[in-house]
Amino acid sequence: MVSEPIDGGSRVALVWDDGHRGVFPGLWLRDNCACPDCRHASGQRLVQVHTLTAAARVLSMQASNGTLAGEFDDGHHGIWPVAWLRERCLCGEHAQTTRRQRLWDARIGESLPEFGFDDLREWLSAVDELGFAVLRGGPTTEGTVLDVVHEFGFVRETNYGRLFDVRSMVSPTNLAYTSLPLAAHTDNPYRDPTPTLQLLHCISSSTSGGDSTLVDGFRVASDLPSSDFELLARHPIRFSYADDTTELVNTAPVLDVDGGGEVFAVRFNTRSAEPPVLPAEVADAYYRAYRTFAVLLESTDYRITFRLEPGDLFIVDNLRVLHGRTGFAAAAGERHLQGAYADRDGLRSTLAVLSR
Ligand code: NM2
Ligand code: OGA
Ligand code: ZN
Ligand code: ZN
Repeated sequence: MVSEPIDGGSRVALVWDDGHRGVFPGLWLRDNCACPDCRHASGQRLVQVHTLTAAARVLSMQASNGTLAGEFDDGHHGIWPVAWLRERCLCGEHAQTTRRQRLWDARIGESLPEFGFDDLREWLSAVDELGFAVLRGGPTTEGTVLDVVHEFGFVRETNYGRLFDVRSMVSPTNLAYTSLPLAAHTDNPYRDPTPTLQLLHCISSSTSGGDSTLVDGFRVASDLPSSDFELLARHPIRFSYADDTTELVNTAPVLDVDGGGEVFAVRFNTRSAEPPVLPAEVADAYYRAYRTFAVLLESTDYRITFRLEPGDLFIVDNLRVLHGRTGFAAAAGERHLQGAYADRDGLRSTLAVLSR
């Protein structure tokens, strides 16, 4: 490697042996020094950025035996593994994002990502990539859904409890607790933060109907006309839920988009979306875009339908994959699901540890 301080030492040009080139600010190198004074053995940073001078000039720099070493004008001697720098090269080719997404449409129904309950690493990986997984042939014991969460992370307790029973009830507080069909939706958009994972486990199902539906919200969003995408991303709406003991409200766009224009969260739930309060000049166009998104979410080009048998479970990324169900005949037979919320960070952590 060739290393050369440039611009009076405020930046350093690095050229790797294969010709790859990157330019690193002196302040970047000083703050990301790997010496034992700057990095604790745990891997956490010791150096405090507020103690560094803005100039952070590099006086000299040289690489040998896979390590770059340099001296700064504050007297500090810094070291950096060359391979470590390469992985973080500031050439513009290395993305900050850690997303591992594979978008899908209805054709995924031809070979569902189905797993046994014991295939932990495999189904965690499917949830990470596809935003869902179906687990087949598990126990029909109540509370199983909590055991499944504990395989990878922590239950997200809410006003619905640590787990909630989904069955048709008299005087339901939520349409989920009826036998009505539920169009594709994400759960709890009225919550801040919105739970990022939902699990539903089938305890019993002897009714006709009550089939499960799933659709990749990121896929559908990416196929929206760009003017519709912009409207749904730009104008937040309110979502709310209220019963005798709870009153929740959250304001968020249907499509949450990052600085690069990529959607990272979908919130869509017709039961809990409040009438959108929009500037008059966009209200009509917004509502048309909202409707278009809803139509695509229900389209059999995108949506899959399958049946949960007793002992089966599905897990969805609740900010990406929308779920729903067909209506069922409540009078004939029984249908009982148990659900729980959890979060993606725990899932990804467990997946990373299992993949070491
Ligand atoms: N339940 C099943 O987010 C929602 O309101 C969907 C959630 C009641 C916990 C239903
Ligand atoms: C829910 C839900 C689907 C079902 O409880 O959030 O969407 O199959 N249920 O009952
Ligand atoms: Zn150091
Ligand atoms: Zn739901």
